[in-house]
Amino acid sequence: MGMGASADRTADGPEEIPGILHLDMDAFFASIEVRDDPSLRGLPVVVGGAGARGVVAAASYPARARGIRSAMPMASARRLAPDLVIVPPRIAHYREVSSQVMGILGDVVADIEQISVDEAFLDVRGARRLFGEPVEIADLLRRRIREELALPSSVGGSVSRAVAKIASARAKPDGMLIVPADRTAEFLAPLPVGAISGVGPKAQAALERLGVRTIGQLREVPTSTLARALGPRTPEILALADGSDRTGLGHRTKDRSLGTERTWDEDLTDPAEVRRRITMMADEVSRQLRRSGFVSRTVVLKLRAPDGTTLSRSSTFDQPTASGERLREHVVALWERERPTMRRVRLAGVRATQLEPAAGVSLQSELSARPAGWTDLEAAMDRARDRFGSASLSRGSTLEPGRAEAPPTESPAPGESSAGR
Ligand code: TTP
Ligand code: MG
Ligand code: MG
Repeated sequence: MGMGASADRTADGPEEIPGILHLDMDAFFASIEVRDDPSLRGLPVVVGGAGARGVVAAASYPARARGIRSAMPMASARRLAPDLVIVPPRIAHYREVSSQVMGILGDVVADIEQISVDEAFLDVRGARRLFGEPVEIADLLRRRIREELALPSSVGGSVSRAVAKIASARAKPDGMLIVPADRTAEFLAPLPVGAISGVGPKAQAALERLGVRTIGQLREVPTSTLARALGPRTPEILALADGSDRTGLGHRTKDRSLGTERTWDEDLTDPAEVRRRITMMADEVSRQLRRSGFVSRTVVLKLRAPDGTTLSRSSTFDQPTASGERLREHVVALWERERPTMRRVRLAGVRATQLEPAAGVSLQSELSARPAGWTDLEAAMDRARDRFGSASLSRGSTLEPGRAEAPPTESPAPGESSAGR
C-alpha cells in the first residue's frame, strides 16, 4: 500500500481527487465458505467441481500461496496441494451475499456501477461532504463489509476507472491503494503492460518484441509503432499510460457494441466454410464481451457479396447474454436464412449490440439455471486461454473433424476487432 491519499493542494485551481473507487471482494466464493465454516481458516480451500472435469472457480489465499488459481483444472490443483479442501459451489448463497455487499455500498455511495458478482465501481466525489476523502470512504466501506459480513475486500482508487481497477488488484488481499491524481503516471510506470485490462498475452508478446515490458516504456515508443501492436485501442491505452485518462462510471456502456469482421481475398463459396468462420467470430465476440464484463441483447450478422451488396441481419436473445453458445446459435440461424441467396461471401462480421453490464444478469439467469453454467465455464476457459494460450483449450464444436490439433481461432489482425462506442 505504498501510496496513501495525499491532500496536496496545488496553488492553481481546485485539487483533483482520486474519486473513482473499485471495490472487489477477496477470493469471494472461497471466503464465504471459510466464513461459514471457520475450521477451514488458513487451509488451501477452493470452490469448484470435484469431478474429473472440475475447474477451480475460487481459491483462498492459502491455496494461492501453493500456486492454485481460478480456472485451473481441479486435478492440477490437487497435485499442487494434496491436502486441498474442495467445496462445491452454492451459487444462490453467493448471490445473496453479493446483494448484501452491494447494499452496503449503496448505503454510503449513490453513484455505483456493479460490474460483476463481487465488484463495483463507485464515484465518491459526491459523498465527500458526508463521509470524507476517498481514502476515508474506502476505509469505511471495507470496515463495514468486514464487520457486518465478516468478509475481506480490497479497494483501489484513482482519477479513472481503469487505474482504480489496477490499484485494487495491487492492494489485494485485504488492502487499499488510493493513487493521488498527480502521481498516477508514476504509479503505473513500473507495472507490467499486462496489468492493463485488454492487453492480453498476444499484445504483450508484440510489445515485448518492441522491448516494451512496463507501462512506462510504452510512452517511449512512437504511436504508429504501438498501433501495430495494440490496434484500435492504442489511444485509450496511451492515455491510461500517461495518467491522463479520466473515464468515470458508466461511460463504457453508452451505445456500445463489440464486434469483429473480416474480408477475404478470395470469396467464400462453401456455405459450411462461411458457417465455420462466423461461428469462430461469434466465439471471439463472446470472449470480448466476457472480458469487458458485458452482456448483449442482440447480435448482428453482416455479410457482403463480391458486388458490394451488404446486408445486416439481427437476432435478439431471450435474455441478455455473453454466452458463446447463444451467439453461435443465433448467427448460424441468421446465416441459414441468407444462405440460399448469398452464393459468394467477400466479408462477414459478427457484432453484439445493446450491451449492458453483466452485473447480476449472468448470475441470476444463467448460473442459477445451470449451476455449472456456460457463463461460468466460458469465463474460466477465457482465463485459461489467456494464461496458457489459445491452443491449450478449445471447444469441440468449433473444430472441424481432423483439425483438433490446430488452434481454434485465426487471430484477427489489429484493426479488425473493434470496440465501438
Ligand atoms: P474474482 O473477483 O475474479 O476472484 P476472487 O474474488 O475469487 O479473487 P480475488 O481476490 O482475486 O478478487 O471473481 C469473483 C468470484 O467469481 C470468484 O470468487 C468465483 C467466481 N469466478 C468463477 O466462478 N470463475 C472464474 O473463472 C473466476 C475468475 C471467478
Ligand atoms: Mg474478487
Ligand atoms: Mg471480481
